Amino acid sequence: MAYPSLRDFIARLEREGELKKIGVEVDVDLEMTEITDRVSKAGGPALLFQKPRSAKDDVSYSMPVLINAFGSKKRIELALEVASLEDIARRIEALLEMKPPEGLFDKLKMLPKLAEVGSFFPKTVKTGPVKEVVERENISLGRIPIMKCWPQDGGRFITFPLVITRSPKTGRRNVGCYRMQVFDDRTTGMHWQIHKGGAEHFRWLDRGGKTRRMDVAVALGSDPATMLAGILPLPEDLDEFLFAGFLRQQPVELVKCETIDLEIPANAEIVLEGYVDLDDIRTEGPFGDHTGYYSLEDKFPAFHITCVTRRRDPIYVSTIVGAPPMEDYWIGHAIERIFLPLMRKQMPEVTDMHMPAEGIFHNLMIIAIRKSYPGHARKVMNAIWGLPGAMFTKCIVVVDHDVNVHDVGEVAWKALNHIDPERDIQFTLGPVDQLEHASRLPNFGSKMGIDATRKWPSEGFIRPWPDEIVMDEATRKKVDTIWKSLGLT
Ligand SMILES: Cc1cc2nc3c(=O)[nH]c(=O)nc-3n(C[C@H](O)[C@H](O)[C@H](O)COP(=O)(O)O)c2cc1C
Ligand SMILES: [Mn+2]
Repeated sequence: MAYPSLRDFIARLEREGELKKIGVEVDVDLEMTEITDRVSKAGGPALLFQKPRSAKDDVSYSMPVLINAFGSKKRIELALEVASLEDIARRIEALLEMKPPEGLFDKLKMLPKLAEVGSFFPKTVKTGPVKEVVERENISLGRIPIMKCWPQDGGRFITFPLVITRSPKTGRRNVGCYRMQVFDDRTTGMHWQIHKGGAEHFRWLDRGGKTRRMDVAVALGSDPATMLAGILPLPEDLDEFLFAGFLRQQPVELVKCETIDLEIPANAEIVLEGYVDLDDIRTEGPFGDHTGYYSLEDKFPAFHITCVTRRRDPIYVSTIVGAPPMEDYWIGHAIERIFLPLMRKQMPEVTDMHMPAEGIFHNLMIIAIRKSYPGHARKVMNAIWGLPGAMFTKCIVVVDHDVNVHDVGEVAWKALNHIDPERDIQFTLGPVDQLEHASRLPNFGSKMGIDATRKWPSEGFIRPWPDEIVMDEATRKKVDTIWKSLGLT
């Protein structure tokens, strides 16, 4: 049974000893970050700040702040209600294996799976807890305990929103998590980066030429699978709410907005309804970002709020990003595990992959392959540079399948042994992440692939390749038997 709402997830975290409630007053400006950062770095629990405060504005907020809710392997597994992320990978694999049925028997066999998929589609319902309070007048973001995360941040930022838009071109929905800088009581920034779904919808508004405005709904806090679905780098035409239904094995229930033509999760804590306008582009940032550095000021659309709907006693969900590891590392780890089967569908030669925390997702991907033909490692690099999300990878290290990609020490040792740098490094040019600060231009730069596989004669390597040193089994067994008598441990 999927979590009906965020609070059921919070209750579960508490039962599992994964939540700490903080009853003392904590300031939303910087203080909350310093506390959460220390807890993140120590592998600590989710935090529920019950008395958020702002000394600057002299406000004590009535809403608590939930943070670090997804900040460990265990909490991600609890969020997705699985014993291991591999369970989801296996369910995806089973889905992908569905072939068109050939005979009647095959068709019958497929029915349960098809029914399963069909039952994940989002369901529109009449109303839900998110409509307990509807505010059309006196809207104020000042009542929400929105954090200023880091000293040089341009202001306060909503860091964990689910931003819902509909394509002016196709009518398809997109859901993405894009931070929102508070400009005033009813206006924020909308930081959808150039490559993301929301930005693409905004571009079609311009190309369409019919209207200058696009409706946007923002859900703050919902059941955990739905929140995570907004972050997954799904193909453009795959509805995030459908994928959320697949993850929680129960459809997401949606309700219609009050002032705009969009649907939002019925179980959300708070929803901001509003619009963006082609003629209102503002300076956004700086913001202490995923990379551990500030992303600098840039131009993004302003989001105008026309209505707020919410629960009577909403909980505000926030997150902080910064030097790794943070909560976002664990979300990235979930993405890595969930998407491996999809990657393997296109590239069966991939046996495993890993994105270490220090690589901030985009900077380093280690990928193991079962090599079958000359140049195979480079084929894999090029394929990865063509995938959604993974296209940004600044450095790809390809190793043979017998290397444990999760052991960065082993990868460094073997890869550094196996490369002739001039021969084995492949540079390419292409789109880079908008947060990338070292590239020659914003959004455009170079990437590097390292072919750290064993080199073959068919690749022009004609010297003998040495074996890895391994002690023989008989000697190991012998030493096992005398080990205790040696008095060494
Ligand atoms: C905590 C957090 C904050 C994020 N902030 C942003 C952001 O401000 N802008 C952005 O474009 N992507 C941001 N992302 C990444 C997107 O949510 C992610 O790329 C997502 O897949 C985008 O969905 P889309 O492909 O439907 O646009 C953030 C991710 C996380 C985990
Ligand atoms: Mn999308």
